[in-house]
Amino acid sequence: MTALESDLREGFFSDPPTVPPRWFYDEKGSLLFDRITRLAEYYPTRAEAEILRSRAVDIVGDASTVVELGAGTCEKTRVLLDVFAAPPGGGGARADAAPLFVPVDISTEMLFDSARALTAEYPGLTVEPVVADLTALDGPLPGESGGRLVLFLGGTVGNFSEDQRADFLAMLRGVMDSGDRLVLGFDLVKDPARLVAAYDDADGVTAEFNLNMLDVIARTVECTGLDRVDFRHEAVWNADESRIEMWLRAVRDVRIDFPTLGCSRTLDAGAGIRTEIARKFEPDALMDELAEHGFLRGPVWTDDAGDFGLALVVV
Ligand code: AVJ
Repeated sequence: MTALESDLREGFFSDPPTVPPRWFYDEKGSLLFDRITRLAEYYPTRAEAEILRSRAVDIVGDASTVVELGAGTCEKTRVLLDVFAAPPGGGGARADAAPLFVPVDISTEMLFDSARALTAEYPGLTVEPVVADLTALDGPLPGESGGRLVLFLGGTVGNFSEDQRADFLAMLRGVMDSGDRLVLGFDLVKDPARLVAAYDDADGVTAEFNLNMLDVIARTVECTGLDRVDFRHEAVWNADESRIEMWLRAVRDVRIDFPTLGCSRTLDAGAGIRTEIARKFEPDALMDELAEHGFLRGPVWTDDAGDFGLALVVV
């Protein structure tokens, strides 16, 4: 069974049907996400970049290894690498061991492309890409125990359910050692109208990003009756769960058959498929949750507008 088939089996035949957000990111989807990060309505990427820029020195500290989970193009990390890969003695407090950067991602091609580019751009930086599912890391992370800085940026921690997030933090704690630090980017609760706009932009880029998932599914698994013209994009604020939800809502009755799975799924007009949750946090509650998993409280920074947060915690 392929990865998509097992994801569908797990979520597509329950109520509501769900598909995990990782199926957004084929080549087209990755380009669309890139456009999303530059939309006027989508503040998280810019807000996080602002914090990284102003706090780079505090974040890097005396780390000897930087591990980035879900590194992608490593674009947002460069501002940290500028500090991290600077020659020692240039004012930094780092030991004089060669700085090691470990980008971790499931997308092999993008990972190796960006690793190659970084190696060329930062002489003196050792880049050791790791292809892995970030929810299933095993063994100790590369690098010197106690000298690691683990980055999980972009607010992706919000894409987990409450249970998945607890599992993720427990796993992460298990692969980190005493003295290792974690920097976590998270989106903050704010006016629902702004949140909805960030996930339902006027140009329809996010709508296209969401609908593209149907093309990915139709192309990747044998199926009939799955067609994007039968769906429309929807972003809703779920106040009870403190999260934005992205849905693909059927505009007419739909029946989708998956011969290799031996299953079919009917959706009445108005029924939806949930493709993403994006949890928004109150900093104190998130810090308490991190503490429960053995991460000691450190500074929490926000951008000037107070839209996005970055927490630094220590094992
Ligand atoms: C990259 C997963 C953090 O949830 O805000 C953007 C993805 N989805 N617009 C997010 C996304 C719709 C984004 N993350």
